[in-house]
Amino acid sequence: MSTTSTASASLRAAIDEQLLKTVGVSAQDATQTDLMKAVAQVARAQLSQRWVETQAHDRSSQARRVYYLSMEFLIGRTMSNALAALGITDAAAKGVSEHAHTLEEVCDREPDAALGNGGLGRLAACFLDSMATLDLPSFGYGIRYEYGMFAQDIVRGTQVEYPDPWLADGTPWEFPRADISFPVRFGGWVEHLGERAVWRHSAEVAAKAYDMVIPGHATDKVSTLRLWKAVAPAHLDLAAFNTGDYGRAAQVKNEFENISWVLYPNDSTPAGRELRLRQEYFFVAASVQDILQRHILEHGTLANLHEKVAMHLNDTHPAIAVAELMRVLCDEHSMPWAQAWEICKNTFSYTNHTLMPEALETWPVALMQHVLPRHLEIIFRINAEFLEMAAKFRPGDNGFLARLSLIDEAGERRVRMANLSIVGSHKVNGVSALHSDLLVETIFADFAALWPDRFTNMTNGVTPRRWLSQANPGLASLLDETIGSEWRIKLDKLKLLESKVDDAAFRDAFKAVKRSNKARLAAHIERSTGIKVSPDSLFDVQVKRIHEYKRQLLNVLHVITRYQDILANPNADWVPRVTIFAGKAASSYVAAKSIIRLIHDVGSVINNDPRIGDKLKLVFIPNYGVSVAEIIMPGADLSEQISTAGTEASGTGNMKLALNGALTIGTDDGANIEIRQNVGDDNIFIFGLRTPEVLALKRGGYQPMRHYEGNRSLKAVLDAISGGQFSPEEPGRYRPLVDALLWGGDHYMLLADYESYVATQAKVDSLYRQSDEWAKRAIINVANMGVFSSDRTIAQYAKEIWGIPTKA
Ligand code: B1H
Repeated sequence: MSTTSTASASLRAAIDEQLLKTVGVSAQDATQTDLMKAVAQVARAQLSQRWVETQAHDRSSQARRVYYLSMEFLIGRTMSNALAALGITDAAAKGVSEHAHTLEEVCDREPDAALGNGGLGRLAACFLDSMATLDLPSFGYGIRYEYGMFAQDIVRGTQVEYPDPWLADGTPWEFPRADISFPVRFGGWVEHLGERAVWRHSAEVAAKAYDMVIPGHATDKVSTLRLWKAVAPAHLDLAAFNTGDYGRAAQVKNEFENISWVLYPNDSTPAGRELRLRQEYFFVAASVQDILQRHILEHGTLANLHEKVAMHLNDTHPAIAVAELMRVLCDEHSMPWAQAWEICKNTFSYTNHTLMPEALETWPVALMQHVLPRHLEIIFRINAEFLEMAAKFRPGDNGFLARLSLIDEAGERRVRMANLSIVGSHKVNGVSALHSDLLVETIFADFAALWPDRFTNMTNGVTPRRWLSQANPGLASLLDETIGSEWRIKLDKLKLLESKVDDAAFRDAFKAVKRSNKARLAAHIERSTGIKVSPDSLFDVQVKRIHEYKRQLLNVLHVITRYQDILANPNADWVPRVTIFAGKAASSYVAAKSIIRLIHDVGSVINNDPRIGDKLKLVFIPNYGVSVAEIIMPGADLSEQISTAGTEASGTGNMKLALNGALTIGTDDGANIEIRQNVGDDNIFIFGLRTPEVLALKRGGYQPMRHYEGNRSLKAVLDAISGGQFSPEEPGRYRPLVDALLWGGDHYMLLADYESYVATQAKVDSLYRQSDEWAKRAIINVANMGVFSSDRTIAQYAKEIWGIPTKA
């Protein structure tokens, strides 16, 4: 027997053994889900071996580690990634084929770990993959939500949310650490005994550790995502149970354990609820205790903490860590304040992910006083010393000080978490070149005046393992044949494809891959919506959270324009197109939900109009998430990245789509700009106002009505929507959406960009008609995406912010 067939024979035996021992079924009776669990156990065993070795290595080398603190990790499924990292994908496929199943079917049985909202959470998951792959000594820290991002169903065109009990049947990928538990305290008051502050808390909950394995690729390194679960203290249980009042006992238990129950589903706008503040402090307090305990074990002192520990704040959600570290160092370890503050600043770094003012987190002082009284005192002291320093920089400028202050004094006093993060960190970064520039020019301009060197840029990236190798096996094997397989860990190798652009045989192979990915996507569309679409159409894709600034509505305006134009010129040479949307709306976001409904209403009219046929289809794929994205990205021809210039911090879907050979139609916003710079102006469709023009128009008094009056097709589209053409049973249904454009100021300037958007869509059609030209440009896009690997991003963070050497 060859070595590979011995490997697959032994893997098959291991799967059968796990079916029997862990799952408890005979090999003959095993369902797909049983097989999924058994294969996962086999992979888990191999990963834990590597894992303990990684831990031992990092411990003995006394490595400096990075701790990535994030409220969200949008992991998706683990199985395919784990098998690929272990190099046992083929063996596992053979193993399950004995049971008459495909590996794909088996992997599909795993629920997504959807512990995040969107881009920010998925970025954290890509970063974990890259940190492990680069052998970076690292931990992710977050919350083990019992319920992740809600599941979306569409009922008569409207979004309905269902809970996501992803842990209901357990997950094979976590390791409960029964022995790792830390107390987290809340409430009460503070006593000052001379120099010493003592926090007399009024409540305490236990944080229990659950570890998820994060395998690296082309390395034996496995890193850790440690998630905390809230558990009511045992004595509390006992007391209530002893009195026999079980109802009360359950209620008290819930009051503690609800902390880790559910992810807040608000992408980009903070929830501002007390439970959210408790969540933030809960996971930060547990993580800081764990980190300090490990540090003391390895180094015996906290005086060198900043030399061995880098803690990264993924947005302001974990920003309370700044006050918590100060509290622990000063109150619990009696470190002098000044020394603790130096350590603190050198330990923390902070990433900002959005410029939108309404998205900046602030907490009412009164609420913080109630939940975290000692932390509030610490924040006041940090603020007093900071403002004293700042006052010397610009004496007498009270406006400057008021803007810098950690406390917003206008109206109800509030703690500004971004300001706390900046003051408590040695580095602050944005997530694309434009976003980082705008940070220092706008919302953080005063801080940048004070500390210009603190601000920097780290353009986002995505992991090529999941977003190319795993999601697009067809393209991956074409790449392997053409340029070798190293691109998986050195994505710059894609550049070698440029020499293949004029190779007709390669182009045909490339087109064939796209075509089969579109057939797979079409099958998913039919399964999930009942709508049949032709893979010969142009697949035009906008997938992301539904948000006004992302302008899905502008896309709909174009679809309706096209519909009306087709009706007016039925015999013109139309490029058949399928416009595809997917994405969730925050449950309380009325306008976003109305946009979802409009997409469905417009879709029913167009898709059922016999005059249209395959010339135009409009579909909305329900329940967008990581696993659905893995089907959509490879099947897209056109990537819609059409946010108002200056509003999308970076975007990462734009990178995933281009990496899979879609051409971008987009504004000069976020990372689109860097995609343009890398692929070249001729290989991307950029339209619309640029950021300075947006700002100038806002200042000069923008008049959306002028565009309505001045553009006949725009007028016809808006009239059709507001006149009830797509909602005849309720003609006024979309009046509020249209009124917000015409009378409400059109905050995101859809009407200003409409004409250039529609004209650019016509250019898209012309290019698509020349299928060879289109393929050339798609190949050039893929070839130039190397820089958007999250390996590049993480290597840059490690070098410039965390001060940790990597092998990259
Ligand atoms: C991004 C968020 C976000 N920016 C608050 N901000 C949240 C803010 O639950 N909350 O309170 C949740 C998420 N998410 C996104 O981050 C940006 O909009 C994208 O442009 C960017 O690509 C992504 C990753 O940097």
